[in-house]
Amino acid sequence: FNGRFNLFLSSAANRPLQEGIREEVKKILKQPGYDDGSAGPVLVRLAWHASGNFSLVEHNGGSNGAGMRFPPESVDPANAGLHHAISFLMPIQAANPWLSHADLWTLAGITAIEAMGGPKIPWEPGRTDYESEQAASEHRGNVGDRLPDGALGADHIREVFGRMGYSDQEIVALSGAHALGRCHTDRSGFDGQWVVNPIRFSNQYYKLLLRPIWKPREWDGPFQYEATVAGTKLMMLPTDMALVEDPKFKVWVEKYAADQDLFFKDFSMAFGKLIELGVDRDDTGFAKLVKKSAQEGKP
Ligand code: CCH
Repeated sequence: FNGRFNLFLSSAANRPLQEGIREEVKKILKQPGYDDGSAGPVLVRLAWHASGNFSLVEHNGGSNGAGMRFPPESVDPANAGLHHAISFLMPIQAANPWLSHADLWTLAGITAIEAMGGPKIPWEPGRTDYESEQAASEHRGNVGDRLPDGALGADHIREVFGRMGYSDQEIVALSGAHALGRCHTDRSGFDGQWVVNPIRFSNQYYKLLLRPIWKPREWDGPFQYEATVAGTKLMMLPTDMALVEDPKFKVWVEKYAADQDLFFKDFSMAFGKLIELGVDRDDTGFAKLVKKSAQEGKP
């Protein structure tokens, strides 16, 4: 046992270690003065962006390797602001040098979701980190420009999530994470929160999407929607509205708005799948980083 999390030791040696890390993550969630007082939402976004550049066809990208520590991912405008999440986790990383960044980022994301009232999400250890920028660039392949653009519509969302193997139902389920957190003008250019309490995981996002309250915001920033609910200014991105404009997506928005348990169950499966994309463990329980040339032949 080399000190890292190992899948096949998970039941015995790893469980207390895993519990310990989860407890440490819970301790850093409270961040007075940062956004809405919680590191939770940005940690969830870190886990999603670390994973969400996977391609089934090219079989590259995904959470394994923690590629976001190095260019081009570290400087990708789509990842703007995620350095906050990485710095919130720094003390945990420093105190547990055996832990891979890739395992920590994904475990922190699911721990935050659960701590904010969301479902338990399956998680397995074994991710490996790139050791250097050079190793990352040799292994990673071209994974740029793969994260969704909030200014676009249904076709774009289907293309981005289809590349990872997601169905319409799963796309709508994953999008419910926008119950958490907010947009920042100095990160994405968009502005505001989606729901009244942005640090509680719930199906509010779907309920709000279905209400006929959304109007284009008149401002100098990028096109987005706004509404005021219970005295709080809320927002939706064009991609959020696409989920009710597209009839096939809308069916699932209606189901999740009506049934929070169903949303929690489907979200848990879809997010559990997200953080496993491209994590190909071998018989040691670790996910090795495969060279680009070796990956090219893979289906
Ligand atoms: Fe998202 N998201 N997201 N998102 N997102 C933003 C913030 C969060 C899109 C665009 C944006 C998912 C899908 C999409 C979170 C989780 C998920 C922002 C604001 C934009 C823009 C960034 C900023 O300015 O700080 C688009 C487009 C899509 C799909 O089409 C999915 C899937 C997830 C997770 C399952 C979370 C959480 C945030 C809040 C982050 C924070 O810092 O508060």
